[in-house]
Amino acid sequence: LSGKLSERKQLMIQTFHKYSGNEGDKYTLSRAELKELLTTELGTYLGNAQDKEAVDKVMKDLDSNNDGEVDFTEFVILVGALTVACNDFFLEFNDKPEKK
Ligand SMILES: [Ca+2]
Ligand SMILES: [Ca+2]
Repeated sequence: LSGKLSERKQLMIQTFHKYSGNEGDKYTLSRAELKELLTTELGTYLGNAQDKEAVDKVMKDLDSNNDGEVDFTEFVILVGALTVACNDFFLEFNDKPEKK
């Protein structure tokens, strides 16, 4: 079980960095990067993430230090909340084939 958890953690880090490196600070998600992460990775779970207000709300909820960017610590809170809300999230996420 601990092996699984560590895989999930790896996956979270990979996902975060896939988007956080797109613009500005490599280690934080801007609003645009967060939106892309939400719509691409979590579109089915957050059906209305394309809605600008929904992204703003998630951003505001996550950005606990109000610097306008979501860092990894803040991102972990989102993932934790989603894991509680939706148990199958990571199972499905893990099964997603790599497309590279
Ligand atoms: Ca960034
Ligand atoms: Ca922040």
